Amino acid sequence: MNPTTPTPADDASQLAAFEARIAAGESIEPKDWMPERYRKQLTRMMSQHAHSEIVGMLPEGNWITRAPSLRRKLSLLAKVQDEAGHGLYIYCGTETLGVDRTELVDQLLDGRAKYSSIFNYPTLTWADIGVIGWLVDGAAIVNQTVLAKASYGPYARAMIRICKEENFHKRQGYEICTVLANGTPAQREMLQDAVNRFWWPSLMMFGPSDTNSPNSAELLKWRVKRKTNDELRQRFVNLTVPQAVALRITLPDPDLRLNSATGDWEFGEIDWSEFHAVVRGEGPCNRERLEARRTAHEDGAWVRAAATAYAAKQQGNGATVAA
Ligand code: BYC
Repeated sequence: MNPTTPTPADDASQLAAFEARIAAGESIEPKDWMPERYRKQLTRMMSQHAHSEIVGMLPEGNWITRAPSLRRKLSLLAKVQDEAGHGLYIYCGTETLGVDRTELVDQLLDGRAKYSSIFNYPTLTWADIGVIGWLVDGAAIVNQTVLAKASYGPYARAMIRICKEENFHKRQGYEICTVLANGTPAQREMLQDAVNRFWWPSLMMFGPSDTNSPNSAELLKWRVKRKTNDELRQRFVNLTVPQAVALRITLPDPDLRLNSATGDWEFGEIDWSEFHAVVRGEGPCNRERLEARRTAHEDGAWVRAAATAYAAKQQGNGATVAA
């Protein structure tokens, strides 16, 4: 037998050592041994996350030219640019697992890869930009603050930086909401309408309920996830209801009520058929989003070609100098 081929006994002992490291709270690094399932699960989750950041630029990017003031335009531009950066950190993190970014991008462009359902909804008014910052970035912070303690080092470290930036994003969104909430009746109405449209899709961002989440058990066991989808969704609702009260905005859920025994804001049933339809590609903007990404990719071909030629030239120069 080839001495480098792991035997079943080696695998079992390696797995036990790996799980002991995770139980001890150690961070797993790219060159460490890891089970193939761990690598696969992380590649799936991280690449979906990277795609979400990139596709997530589109609904807001749509409003850069229509922001109501120079200050709003600057902060929205900076936010959308940050999302591009987040996508790039996470693609880099995913590459540490041994997968090529080109392959990941191809999976997105040909429709094989998933990205967050939330970005398949349209941004119809300026209030949507405020509400996305408040609710969507707010949900992302709840989810990603926990991922900053994930067992895989490169992912956890990317999340620390991303969460710091997401906090600014949430504040710029909430500030837009406060201005609209204190504005004219038409502005308040526009804000309420945006909240009505984005509330339920924001709750769906946390994924299916725990009883219907095939990946959770494995991810929790290996401490990639530290909380379940439902636990994080509940935390988000508990944090957000008082913010809605402060805005004097109604959340579109007649079943929302405080359970004084648990301290949780209980909420109504999520429309899971809508969630699954959007994930299947049947949401209001799925086609438009993928089309925009494909066009951007084709339009950027010359940039990739130029960067590749430049890198080759630099290497050539290096070789000449070394010689
Ligand atoms: N949308 O077993 P489950 C951002 C899929 S970026 C679409 O619970 P898991 C932001 C799931 O992938 C937001 N698909 O999965 C950016 C799985 O499918 P596969 C993105 C969803 O992985 C710009 C299947 O359903 N954040 O915030 O245990 C501007 C079963 O689900 C969704 C991240 O990606 C969904 N909402 O848990 C502003 C965070 N939910 O792959 C903001 C990292 C589930 O088995 N990811 N699916 O075919 C995670 O935390 C977890 O992957 C999830 C899902 C909680 C999303």
